[in-house]
Amino acid sequence: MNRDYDYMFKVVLIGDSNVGKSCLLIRFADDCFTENYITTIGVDFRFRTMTVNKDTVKLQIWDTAGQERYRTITNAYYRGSDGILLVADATNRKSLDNIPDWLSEIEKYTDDEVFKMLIVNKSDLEEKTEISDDDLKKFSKLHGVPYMWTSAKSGINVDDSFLKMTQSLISKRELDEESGHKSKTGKKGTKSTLEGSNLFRNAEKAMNEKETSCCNN
Ligand SMILES: Nc1nc2c(ncn2[C@@H]2O[C@H](COP(=O)(O)OP(=O)(O)OP(=O)(O)O)[C@@H](O)[C@H]2O)c(=O)[nH]1
Ligand SMILES: [Mg+2]
Repeated sequence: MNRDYDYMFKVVLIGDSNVGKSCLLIRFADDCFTENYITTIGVDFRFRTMTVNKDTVKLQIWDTAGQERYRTITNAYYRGSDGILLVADATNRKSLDNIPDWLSEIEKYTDDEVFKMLIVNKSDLEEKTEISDDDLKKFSKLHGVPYMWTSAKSGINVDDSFLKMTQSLISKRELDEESGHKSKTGKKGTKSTLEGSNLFRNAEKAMNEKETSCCNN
């Protein structure tokens, strides 16, 4: 069957309410930002297609509500995910302290192999930050989860975070194929290695070349 992509991955954004999950998604999908805070009710999703090392990668990104009352709806969406971005707010220490609870939720509802990355958002609000890079290094080591600082407002590191995750997902899928696991997408059996830097540069170039649009609010 002909597909318009080489890889497709399901990615889920989770974390406390108000940390900026929806803003990250909108920044990544539409390259825009709004200060108007509209809490997510249940879930929302977007697609974005990008080129990574000549492969077309389609990401289906689910944005979940952080509010506790929606937990029974949102955790159903973790199932079958390839990658999960755990989002904390740099200006709210509690949102980082709650990440272990989110990790437990992931353990309950996904298989062991889901890729996880911690995103510490609102890095533009430096004067208000309650989280240091040392805190994150310790956290990352303790929980075995890589981290990135981002700002959905300025856009810094947003594309890079999704790219890094996508590279890891491609790498993992290729390893699975080599070891005989069946690919979820029926991806052609290429065997490129993920010796990152070249791939990352190509991916960055592709991102820079993409058309951008902005919501005017
Ligand atoms: N300064 C700054 N503000 C941000 C950033 N990202 C989000 N915000 C603001 O933080 C608030 C919450 O953002 P949302 O994206 O709606 O938060 P959420 O995590 O989706 O929240 P729930 O849907 O309730 O789970 C909004 O007022 C945003 O404008 C950022 O990078 N920098
Ligand atoms: Mg939201």
